[in-house]
Amino acid sequence: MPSTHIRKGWAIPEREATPESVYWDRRRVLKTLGFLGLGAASGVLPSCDVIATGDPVAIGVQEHPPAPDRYPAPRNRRFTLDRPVTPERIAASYNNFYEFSSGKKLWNSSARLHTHPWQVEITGLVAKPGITDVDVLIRAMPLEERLYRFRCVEAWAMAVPWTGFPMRALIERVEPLAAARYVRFTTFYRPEEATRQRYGNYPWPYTEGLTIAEAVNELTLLVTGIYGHPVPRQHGAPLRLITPWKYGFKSIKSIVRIEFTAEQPATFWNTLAPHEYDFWANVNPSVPHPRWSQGRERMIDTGEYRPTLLYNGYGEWVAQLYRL
Ligand SMILES: Nc1nc2c(c(=O)[nH]1)N[C@H]1C(S)=C(S)[C@@H](COP(=O)(O)O)O[C@H]1N2
Ligand SMILES: [Mo]
Repeated sequence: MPSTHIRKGWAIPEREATPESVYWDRRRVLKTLGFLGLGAASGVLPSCDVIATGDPVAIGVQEHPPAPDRYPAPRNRRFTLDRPVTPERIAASYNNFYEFSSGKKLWNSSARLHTHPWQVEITGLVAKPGITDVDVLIRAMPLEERLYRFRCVEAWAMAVPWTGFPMRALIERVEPLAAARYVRFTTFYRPEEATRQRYGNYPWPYTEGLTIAEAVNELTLLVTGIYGHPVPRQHGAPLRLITPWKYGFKSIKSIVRIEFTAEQPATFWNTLAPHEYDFWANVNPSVPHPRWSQGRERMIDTGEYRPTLLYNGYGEWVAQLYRL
């Protein structure tokens, strides 16, 4: 049903107040949120939760997606594909999201995730930190659509239209300090919703990291949508990262915190298996995974095998970052 209840960016519900967030002086947060140039969050919230229909696309739809009226966003035609776009139904029912499952069919279990309300914290070595509602954040950013190749380290691949904003646009607003050299991203920690977070052996919550140079690269996208609408939960609602020249595990889903650091941050997969997953994770067909070749990849829709491209074909944008 339509809701008239508009949350302010600084309004952190009591139950979500962590020891960290209680340090936030309300006036300071209000002031620092000036980085987004905000007024109140605006926009008509869409109708009730989607009922499970058995349709993997529909079932993953967010409860109250942020900024729904901003879709479809204009396509940035600089990014073209050498392969067909993967059908939405297939991309939406073949996912990795270890918080919910170690298998691929998790669109059903990921529907337990509550994505509204959702705050994102900007913290660490940054001139303008803050906590903001994701709706406010998205409305302050320039949304666009891009067709990108996507390559998982497990050697499956797809090509999808993401909607989002360049990470660079956010970084320019929040002004990292000179000492900041890395960005650390953190996913939610909610064992009541994400069953696999109840069990040990994994370094929950999922974290990832980039250098600042990688984060401001033109390719680096903070994703809010896919196939012309808000991103469903199995794809990482309401906000996830996409770095198309890196293996898919760098593309952290359902982000709650973005922190600027001086040191290279520990990451989920690198902590679990450092000999298999390095911090950089750049797609490279000539560096095999210890347990399989990275020379080719399998398209998840057709089953076709294609040769894997260095930097997943994005060397024009990123090769200069890694020259010695
Ligand atoms: N929080 C979180 N983010 C994550 C993962 C995860 O398990 N948890 N899996 C990663 C991996 S291994 C891949 S390949 C991509 C898959 O994205 P997709 O399901 O939208 O295709 O998400 C990445 N982001
Ligand atoms: Mo992956």
